[in-house]
Amino acid sequence: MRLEEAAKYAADLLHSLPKKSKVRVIGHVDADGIASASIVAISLARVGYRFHISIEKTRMDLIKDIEKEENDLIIFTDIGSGYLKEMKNLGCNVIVLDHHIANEEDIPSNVMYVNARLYGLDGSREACGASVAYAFAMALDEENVDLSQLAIAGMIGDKQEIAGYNKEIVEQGMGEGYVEEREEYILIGRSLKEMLENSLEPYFTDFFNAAPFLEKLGIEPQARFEELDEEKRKKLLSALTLKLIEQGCSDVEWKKTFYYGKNYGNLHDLASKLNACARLNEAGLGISLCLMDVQAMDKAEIVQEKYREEIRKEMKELERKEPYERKNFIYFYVDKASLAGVLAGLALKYLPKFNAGKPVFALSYNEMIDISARADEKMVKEGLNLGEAIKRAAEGVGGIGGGHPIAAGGKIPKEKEEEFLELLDKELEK
Ligand SMILES: [Mn+2]
Repeated sequence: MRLEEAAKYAADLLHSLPKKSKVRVIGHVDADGIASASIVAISLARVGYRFHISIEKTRMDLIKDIEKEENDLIIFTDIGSGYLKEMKNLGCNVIVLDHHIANEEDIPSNVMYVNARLYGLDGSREACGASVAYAFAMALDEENVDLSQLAIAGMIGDKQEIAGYNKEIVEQGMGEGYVEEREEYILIGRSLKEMLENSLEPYFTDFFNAAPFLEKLGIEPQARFEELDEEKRKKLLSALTLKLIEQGCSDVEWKKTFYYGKNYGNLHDLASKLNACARLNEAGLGISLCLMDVQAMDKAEIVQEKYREEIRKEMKELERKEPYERKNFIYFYVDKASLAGVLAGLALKYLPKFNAGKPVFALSYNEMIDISARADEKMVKEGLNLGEAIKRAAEGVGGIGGGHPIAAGGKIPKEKEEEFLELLDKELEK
């Protein structure tokens, strides 16, 4: 069966319910989760169903809390694969639209489980939660092709590729004029000084003030990249490439394919705003943004800037810190659990001290210890699977964990830290 056919069954299930039914939408708290929940919400509204959305973190008592509600149908998007067994207690029909790894034997009879991985797609690269939500929306009505814009924001948020089903979505969006592809330099926009000091992807170390670096190259710090002549552009890009190589990062592309949406503008920027909203407890604002609420745009811009500022501050601190090292991984501590994943990823990629050919883990002390980890593609190609390693090590000490081969997370009891780290080292040995 193809994903589109499976989505059709899910759409039929919805249509079999009366319009006054109570439909509950639960999305995951990240850009993909917000985009996918919004796709479902918009398509439900268009066929005349009322719904209630919430954006949830992966947590142990999620299903127990939803059990207390009265719903006729619950749709999980970009979340749910970890709760399949428990879903039989929900007492109503459930649709799960997801791309995370699950144990298929656990699917109860009240759950219609639509996971990209069951239909020959690589759920880490070729279809995200928003892609599966889009398949559902298209099964409801082909007019929903405009939602390809939100699906692409989800793909970008989850760092997926425009391949497999994702590619079909991009082509459908482009075919109907909702999506446009543009080759652009990543440095265009603000003054070069501001650009280099504020950039996170790539992140430049020691650029508290980037003016001397630019002046040495004979470039006016207030100039914009697009104002430079060809020779100066080349000079700047080779100097920056050299700088990044010194930082241990050799795969930066200065020119990138950007996707633009007819209704949402730069979809990379939309994904970044949704991500910031998710991380700063403003998921509702993220949903409003997807629903094209006019006031949401300005507010989301403020949230995005605040989030980026927090990351920059933490990165400056990490630049000075010495990471902890075990045989098979590097780790560090961070106060804010919401920043852990992104910091682990940026540190691995751009901070020489954190770049030892091993995955990087960020630990953050809250009620439990929150763990986030990032690897790179080379490690994954060599067989590393962070999602599985964290799942096993966390469950081994009474916690929970999971995710993707390249990015994963978990939670463990505070007193089990050392035991977890040792187990993790063994799991990563394989
Ligand atoms: Mn996702």
